[in-house]
Amino acid sequence: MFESLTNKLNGVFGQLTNSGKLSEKDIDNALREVRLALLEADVDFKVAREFVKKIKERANGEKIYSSLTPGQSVIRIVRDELANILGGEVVEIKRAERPPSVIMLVGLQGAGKTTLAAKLSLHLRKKKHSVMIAACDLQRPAAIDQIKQLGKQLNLDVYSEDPSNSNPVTVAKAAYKQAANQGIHYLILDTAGRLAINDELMNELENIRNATSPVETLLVLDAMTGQDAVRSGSEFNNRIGISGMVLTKMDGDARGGAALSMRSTTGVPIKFIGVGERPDQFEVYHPDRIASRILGMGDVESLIEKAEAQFDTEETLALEQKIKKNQFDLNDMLQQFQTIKKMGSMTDILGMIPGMGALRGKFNPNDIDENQIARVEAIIHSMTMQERQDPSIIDGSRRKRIATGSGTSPAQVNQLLNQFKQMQKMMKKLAGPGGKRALMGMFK
Ligand SMILES: Nc1nc2c(ncn2[C@@H]2O[C@H](COP(=O)(O)OP(=O)(O)O)[C@@H](O)[C@H]2O)c(=O)[nH]1
Ligand SMILES: [Mg+2]
Repeated sequence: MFESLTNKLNGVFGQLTNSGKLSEKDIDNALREVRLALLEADVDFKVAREFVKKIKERANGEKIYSSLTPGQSVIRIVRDELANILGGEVVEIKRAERPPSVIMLVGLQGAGKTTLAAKLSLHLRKKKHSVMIAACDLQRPAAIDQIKQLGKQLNLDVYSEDPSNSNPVTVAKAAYKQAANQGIHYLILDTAGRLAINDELMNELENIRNATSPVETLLVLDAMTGQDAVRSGSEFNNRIGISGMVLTKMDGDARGGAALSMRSTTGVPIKFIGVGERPDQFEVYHPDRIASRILGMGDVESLIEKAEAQFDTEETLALEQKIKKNQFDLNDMLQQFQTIKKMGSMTDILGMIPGMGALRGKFNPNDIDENQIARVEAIIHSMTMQERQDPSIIDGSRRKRIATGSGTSPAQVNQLLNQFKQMQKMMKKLAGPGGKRALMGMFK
């Protein structure tokens, strides 16, 4: 996400912070480069121009030229202003007075609506809401199967009808009725897209909207389509009225500039972003955090939440019990490593750690990560159950046997055992009040 923009900005800021005192001209030059980097990342030119102008005004107003660390001050101003154009505050999903609250998903074909329906369901379910999805896409024969399958996989409640004798409005109404009868909190309408905006699509969406009065109409946009997404955003908004946007495929090689322009050009808040095909690859949109990430300053908050989301399972409860009883063993360590793997690509995780953003381009952390995890797995698998539960019995000869069995060296086995001891300590802290901080320690 935003990798090339981040790299460029880091280059500009590197020069700023290296030079100590700064003249107005230095800053002008830097800002020109910032503007070019934004344009290259597909940010709307008016937005980029306005952005640079604001920074310049603030730099003048705050008299940063005479401050001790002018470079730092400029970066701080850039960060604030970036968060501003990205949208300022986090905007939550609204609720209707009476359940179900209807969330209608609209957007072009392939934007990611159906995927989002599943992602959003999981998100709401995590917040202890009941959710139903209505399969209102009767355009493509495979659409109903797609959502039904997702539903089965994730144990989601999906309402659908036989497309040969139904229509989207009928489905939406019937689903609404059923959800209301069952007291379900949220009803997500997965509607059909088209290859391009046309009257047929808009009429269909208007009819569904009129039949169900959604509290939220979320426009799903493929971030990879850049300025096209910006244009279709305005059209959808004029015709149906949208309450929020979701940018999908932010994980891709997207120049991502669309995200930076969307908010200012449509005036509609971005509520979520999609960062992968999997149903858990989804984030609440936090403008300030995205701003930090773009600037390569890391996003510790998102990292912690991501970790918590993964640890927030029954496994964690079982683990907590074990930790309390001092029973955390190598089997658990193996499981933890696998959990970290599940958190997503190490590249993404690195990008969220302050100061690590710049490292991303320099090596491929995925390789390192996978080798390391594979080694841990091999070593632990070569141990007997007794050794896994009580590693203190592993003496020289056992160590040799384990190393041979796993194709590693006794030194590597030792390294793992030391890591285990550290992790054991960390896990103890994790269960206590300083849990979050301890968790962060695992990534250092
Ligand atoms: N990489 C990536 N792919 C996504 C994301 N969201 C959706 N997709 C993929 O985009 C394609 C179209 O998604 P779908 O939900 O069927 O789009 P719809 O036509 O709007 O319902 C599918 O292959 C999805 O797996 C995302 O956030 N990242
Ligand atoms: Mg779909």
